[in-house]
Amino acid sequence: MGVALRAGLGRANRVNGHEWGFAHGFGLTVMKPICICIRDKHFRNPDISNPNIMKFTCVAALALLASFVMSKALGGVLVVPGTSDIWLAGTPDGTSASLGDVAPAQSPVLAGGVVAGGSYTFVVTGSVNNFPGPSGLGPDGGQFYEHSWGAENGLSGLHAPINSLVGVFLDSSSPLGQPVLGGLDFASIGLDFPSLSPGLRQPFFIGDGMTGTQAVQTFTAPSGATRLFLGTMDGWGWWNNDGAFSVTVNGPAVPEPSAYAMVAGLALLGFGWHRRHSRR
Ligand SMILES: [Ca+2]
Ligand SMILES: [Ca+2]
Repeated sequence: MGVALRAGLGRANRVNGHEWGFAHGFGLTVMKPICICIRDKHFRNPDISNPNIMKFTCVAALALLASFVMSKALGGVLVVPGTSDIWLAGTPDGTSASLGDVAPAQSPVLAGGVVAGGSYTFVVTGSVNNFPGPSGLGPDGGQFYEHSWGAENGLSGLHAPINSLVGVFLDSSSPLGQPVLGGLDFASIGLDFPSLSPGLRQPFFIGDGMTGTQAVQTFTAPSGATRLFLGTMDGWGWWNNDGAFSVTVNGPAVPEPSAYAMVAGLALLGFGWHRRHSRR
């Protein structure tokens, strides 16, 4: 269904029979498919003075807005520097990790708010190196490596290809002092899993987000997860790493406060319009 939301000022109007505007509010453009689905003569010939039309339009706006904000790329295209140490995820400034790394200088990248139980996919390009200079490796990385400190700062250890893209799901609290799960070993799991369900505070391999046969892999956020962090794989000392990944994360996003405000505004507009016209 082709749907476009646009902000607009001006009075309620109609364009080509498919567009309704809210006075001094938000406009909703609904393409032909929804009009074909709704076998209502009013919808084929919209009449904004009809309360049923406006009620339906408001409900549709809310539903479409919900779908709009609940599935999108988190944070656009993210740059994940090679210096991003996942064992500093969610820790306060000044926290140290992995022999020489300190937050926030070597902190991983916060991809954005996530929904527990939501499935996420990744589009990844670029290359990093665990020391200065190019590695020539892609996002799937090279030989298997171990985080030398194992579990650290409340985050599990990890056995994964060096210079690969890795991630970790956290709740809204610092991982420091939290219970630690066993580390994931991707030499055993393999790199071509169709889907993965890592635990909270349990770093995991992402690589290029695809299997060796180019099938897209899905990653499910665990119960309690509210945040996703992205970093790179090294054994120790991310501070001297080179390069960067460009990452797009697709999946259900936690609506921004502005989205809630938009929904509330639409609901108030619809309610006010309905009361005004129901008194006629
Ligand atoms: Ca290094
Ligand atoms: Ca891969």
